[in-house]
Amino acid sequence: MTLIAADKHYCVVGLGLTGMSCVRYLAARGKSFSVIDSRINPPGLSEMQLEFPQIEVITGGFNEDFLARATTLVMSPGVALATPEIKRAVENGAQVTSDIELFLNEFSGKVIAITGSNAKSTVTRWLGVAIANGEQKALIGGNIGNAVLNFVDDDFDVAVLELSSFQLELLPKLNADVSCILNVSEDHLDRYASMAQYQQAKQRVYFGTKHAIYNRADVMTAPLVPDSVKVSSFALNEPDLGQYGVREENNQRYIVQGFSNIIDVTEIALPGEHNISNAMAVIAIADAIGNDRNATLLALREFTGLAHRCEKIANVDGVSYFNDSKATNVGSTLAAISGLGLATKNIILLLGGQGKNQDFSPLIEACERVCKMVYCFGEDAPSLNALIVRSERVESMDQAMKLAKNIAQPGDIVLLSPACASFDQFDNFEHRGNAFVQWVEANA
Ligand code: UMA
Ligand code: ADP
Repeated sequence: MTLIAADKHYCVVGLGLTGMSCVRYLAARGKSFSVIDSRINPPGLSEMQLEFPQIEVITGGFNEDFLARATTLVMSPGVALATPEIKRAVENGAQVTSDIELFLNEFSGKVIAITGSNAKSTVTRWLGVAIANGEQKALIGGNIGNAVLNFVDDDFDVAVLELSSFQLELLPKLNADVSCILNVSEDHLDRYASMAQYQQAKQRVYFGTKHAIYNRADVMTAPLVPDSVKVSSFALNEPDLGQYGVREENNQRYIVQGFSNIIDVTEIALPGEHNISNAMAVIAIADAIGNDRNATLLALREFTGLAHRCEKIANVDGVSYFNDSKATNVGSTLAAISGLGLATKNIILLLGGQGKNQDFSPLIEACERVCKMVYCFGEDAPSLNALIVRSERVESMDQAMKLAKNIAQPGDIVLLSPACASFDQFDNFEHRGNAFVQWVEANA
């Protein structure tokens, strides 16, 4: 644990959402600190200079003399510890901390930590609804877009933290009350040397936890924890006693815990098998903190999901349009096409962007099975086009949409589920998703 001591000088590394929350926190606590960002004009710069004109800030590179003045680096998740200048500063004795660690040092409520390659935001937000329906007050923060230090002075019973592998890397021991890895599939291989290294970062969510919850169908989520730690699991198959799973009775499928039925799966508002799995994670975590079961059930029935996640936005002349712009890796695109696709090959898929060194080959069979046509756009379009049989390479998403509209017949689905990051042609996944929605509104 890194304690805030009077003689320390902090350097906030990165001036995005996290960096700005750290600046405000350190300033409010009267600490000595400076700020560095390798970008020339980082997002928080003008805001910071206006609010804290006296704080020294250096941009456009990681100046090593500047870093050397710090006793503690407050790292942003977007900056890897392997960055040569950061690595050297740490070798020369600088301590490392993060917004999450500083928050946890002061937070006295229950801590729920959720990670995974996909479904983090859906499960975190869904759980938030379940808790809000009950009697506890929850902070929903972390990778979901709410930098937690902005809420450090507020009162909460529970903190539900969505944590990325980047944030987990910065936490020596999380010591959460409940920790969960939802799934692990290829992602961020532009930052990790191997899948093993990526999985190890995810496993850090279990360090020091009291209750580990994992996905039985995904061996990479299984916790390596001492026997004293309570372990629960969920998966779409029948469970052992006390565990969460799915059982069929009289042609109805139920989410169950051991032998007890919890809910008929058709009552869950969110469609798709992957969301049944997500619903079980919500139930298991909510149960672990003693949330009222009826409050959880209400959330399962009423939560209709987040924007840009397999979101049906229109049906025009019998053609449905789905925005799944948040599908930024192969695992999430597979979930979308197996959830929506029919054997009649009714999906026209829009795929592409920055592939982050992923192996795209799992898409070959799935696209062959359910896609009428695949249009590949953006930076990694050539490799996707070379792999997928019924595919065509185009420059932009707009072009892909025009072609998709031309071939779509009633009963077909035009699906943006790109399996890639958006940064080559868009600001972020929201920008890409909004562009898709606007095109449909104007042209479909
Ligand atoms: N960067 C630099 N130089 C710097 C600092 C950052 O080039 O000195 C770059 C990073 O490499 C990255 C970008 O700037 O490409 C943003 O990095 P950041 O650490 O400044 O990001 P923040 O604005 O602080 O937002 C971060 C999370 N971003 C990342 O981890 C990249 C946000 O998750 C999170 O919501 C926010 O903290 C609050 O906790 C976003 C994300 O994309 C949604 N996360 C990745 C994902 O979900 O796949 C991990
Ligand atoms: P994250 O925060 O981990 O990126 P989101 O909830 O934002 O997760 O969803 C990201 C993408 O993953 C969306 O395309 C969504 O439809 C898909 N997804 C949701 N649940 C699952 C799951 N259990 N397995 C695979 N993909 C999923």
